[in-house]
Amino acid sequence: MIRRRLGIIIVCAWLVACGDRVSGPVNSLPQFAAAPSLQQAGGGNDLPEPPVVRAVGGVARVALIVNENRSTGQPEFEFDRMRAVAPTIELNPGETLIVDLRNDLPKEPPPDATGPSPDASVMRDDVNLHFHGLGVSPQAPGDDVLTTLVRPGHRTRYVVHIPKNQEPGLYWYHPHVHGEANFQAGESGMSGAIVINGLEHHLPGLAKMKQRLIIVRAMGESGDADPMMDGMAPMHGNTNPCTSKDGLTVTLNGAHQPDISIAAGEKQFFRVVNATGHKTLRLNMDGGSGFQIIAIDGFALDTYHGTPPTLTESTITIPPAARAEFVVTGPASGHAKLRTLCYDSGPNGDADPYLYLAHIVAPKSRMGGDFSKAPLTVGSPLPDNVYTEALPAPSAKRLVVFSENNKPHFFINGKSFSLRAPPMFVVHTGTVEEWTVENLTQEIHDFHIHQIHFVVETINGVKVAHPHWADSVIIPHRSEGPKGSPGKVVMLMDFRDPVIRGEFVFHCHILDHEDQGMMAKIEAI
Ligand SMILES: [Cu+2]
Repeated sequence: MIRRRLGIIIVCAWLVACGDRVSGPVNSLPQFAAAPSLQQAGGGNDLPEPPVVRAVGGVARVALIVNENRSTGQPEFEFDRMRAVAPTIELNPGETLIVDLRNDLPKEPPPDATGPSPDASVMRDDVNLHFHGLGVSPQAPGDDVLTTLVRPGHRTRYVVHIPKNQEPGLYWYHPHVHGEANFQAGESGMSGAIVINGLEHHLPGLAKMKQRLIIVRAMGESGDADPMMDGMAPMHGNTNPCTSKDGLTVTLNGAHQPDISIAAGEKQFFRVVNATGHKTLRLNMDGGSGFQIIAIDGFALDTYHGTPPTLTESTITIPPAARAEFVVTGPASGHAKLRTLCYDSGPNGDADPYLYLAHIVAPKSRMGGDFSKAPLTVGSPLPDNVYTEALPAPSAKRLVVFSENNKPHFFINGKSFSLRAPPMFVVHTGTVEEWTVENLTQEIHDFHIHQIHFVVETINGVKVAHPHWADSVIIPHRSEGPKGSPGKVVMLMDFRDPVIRGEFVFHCHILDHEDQGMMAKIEAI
């Protein structure tokens, strides 16, 4: 169930631990004039395209400001004097990403001394960044979400080295402050795309197609019609998941139900990020010929040995935080609806109703495009790295159990996340492990681990037909009835990359679950 965001109470260790990671105040920075609002450009309601930042001399530099939205009061990214805009960052493997993150949110009053502890609060408007899906170091000043935190009036610099053998594909960035993730990354829409170039070398046919980078967000504030909040309601909140509403507005690159122009028979390459806080997107296109899937979570399907480079499906299920890259062919009629079908998230799950996302329309004038009927064929091999090599036998087996109560609190192996806690697991870099993730609850959860990818072997005991690398996967809910059994996913966790050393996290990417404890530390040594 969706629950209102936590207040400002979080463990004190956060502030203490992050103190030396926070850079100086921003007084020395130039004060920009008021920035224009919204990223919509051009006429009508065409799908907007986020601005793109590319590397110069091997380094991509991005200056991001976090500001307060003037109408909603929610936080938003500001980029290049544009409000509510987050650039797409395009990098080649081996290049470096430098992000200067400045927090211009108003300062909150100091923690209430009458609260649980005078130092037991994190400012509600602290921010940071996670570089989701990249196989990069979890240590500061890189992809660190445990100690790096930027308070209002401060800034910090992230330096992220993209490995030379990073798989080409779609990744993304978003804030990752424990307790604030759903509010900032989910409901406030603070997210942007990262593209690692090179997929078109592997499948050269993609180079001829128009690309559509699409970030799906669900913005606003969840309604308060949540019986769980008083802790008295039974664990049954999703009586009609296909029609229930949550008060959020779904946008594509900031536009509500935009037009996407594709001529009849034209192929386009869609690259979709599910940046919503909790929605599972079951993408479907009525009047279309299905989707030719190329990559999931940034990795081409055939990165995993034995899986074909493309799979054609009528629907694609994209869990929160996941990405799907696929080819769409323009419908013969010239019109279709891109939509999501209802997704049943369980008796106690969040509503995931049918949604109309975008209107596929014929272009007003023919402007090129790829109309070839030839199938996509493999050109250059994928980058040689651990993910393309055969998997060794797992060196350890672990059990991860997701549970919740009606306080509401969320747990992994009976524990709610604490920054002060030691890592739940210590793994050895260079090894592969087999993890079983069990779900005792009557709603789905969305397992995600930072820094690495995994391969799902079985779901509820059923072997996956076409295994592939992923960084997010739905864990089915407990089956109903008094003798119901837990949802169960078995996966191979790949810790072989020598870059991955240090502490990082795994968690449920239904973000209010993460905020309320469904997260744990892991250390790779
Ligand atoms: Cu969850």
